[in-house]
Amino acid sequence: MKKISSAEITPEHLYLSRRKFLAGLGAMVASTMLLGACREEILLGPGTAESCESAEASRNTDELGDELTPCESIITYNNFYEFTTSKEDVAGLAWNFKTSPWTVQVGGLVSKPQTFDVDDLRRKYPQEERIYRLRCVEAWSMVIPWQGFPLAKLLKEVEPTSKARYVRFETVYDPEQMPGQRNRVYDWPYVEGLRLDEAMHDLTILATGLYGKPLLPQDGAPIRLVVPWKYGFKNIKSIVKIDLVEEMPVSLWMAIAPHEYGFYANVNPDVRHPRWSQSSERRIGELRRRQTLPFNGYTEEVAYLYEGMDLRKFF
Ligand SMILES: Nc1nc2c(c(=O)[nH]1)N[C@H]1C(S)=C(S)[C@@H](COP(=O)(O)O)O[C@H]1N2
Ligand SMILES: [Mo]
Repeated sequence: MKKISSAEITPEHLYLSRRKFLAGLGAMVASTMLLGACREEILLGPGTAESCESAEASRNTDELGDELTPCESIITYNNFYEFTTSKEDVAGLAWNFKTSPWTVQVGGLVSKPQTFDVDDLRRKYPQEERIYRLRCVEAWSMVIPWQGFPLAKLLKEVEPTSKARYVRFETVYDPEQMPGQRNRVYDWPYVEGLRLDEAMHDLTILATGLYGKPLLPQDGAPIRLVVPWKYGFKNIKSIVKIDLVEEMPVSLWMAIAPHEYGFYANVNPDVRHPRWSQSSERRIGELRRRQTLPFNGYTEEVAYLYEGMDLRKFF
């Protein structure tokens, strides 16, 4: 068989330009990789890339068989408006955030108000692994292996009085360290709330780590709330204050857009956000969208909390 040189089937000038094109492509790929490497240091902050190296979880899936979201995605795709509204840039702005020493003041309608050092809390309560789905109200989701302890343990310790009906949480206010807090559009500090029985539910935890490592600032270090059957915004980060109260707390999102973000914010595929459907979601790392589950898949555990309530009205 006659050998056909590529020059024969491709006119000379095109052949050359194709080679130039490929060379150019190589350079482009190389520079993208370089940019990638720089991005790790400049945009993510020193050491962030390595922090997933010894990521540990006891299983690869949650109880529904959904795969865990890679550690790298969890620490580089964040909502944390105190730093920036741009998810990919939170890590790079937050890596230097000072999370020690850190205390959480617990008070309000309790018999034994106390201020806890986070390191003491970690020692006092065994850190359990909880693999939970996190469903953001923006319709993306992840599966995260948290370390933490039930919020109920902390609440029992301070002894809520019979008047206490809700729990109010507050994030640290520190505009020097948190550039997003200089944006006055939002009513800082970030506030969230739960009904007392929701707060006492065993699924509700205070998380101090993920993938077997202490939380990084972008994920709410040193301590944040995780309530897996509610939209992500209820999972308030970097908590400094917890108060037992009588009246339903007004969250930051309720204050800014009450018709879009309710107090309950239970994941509900049947109640659309005024600006988009909540019936499906994009699981980070997957190509096809998946159906959103009522209560984010935790119906059996939590539906009793809302018996007799109109979940369209109380969204
Ligand atoms: N203080 C504070 N907590 C916050 C937020 C925030 O902007 N500030 N964003 C919330 C939203 S919208 C989501 S989806 C989750 C995201 O948590 P993650 O970045 O650890 O995945 O944090 C929630 N907690
Ligand atoms: Mo969110």
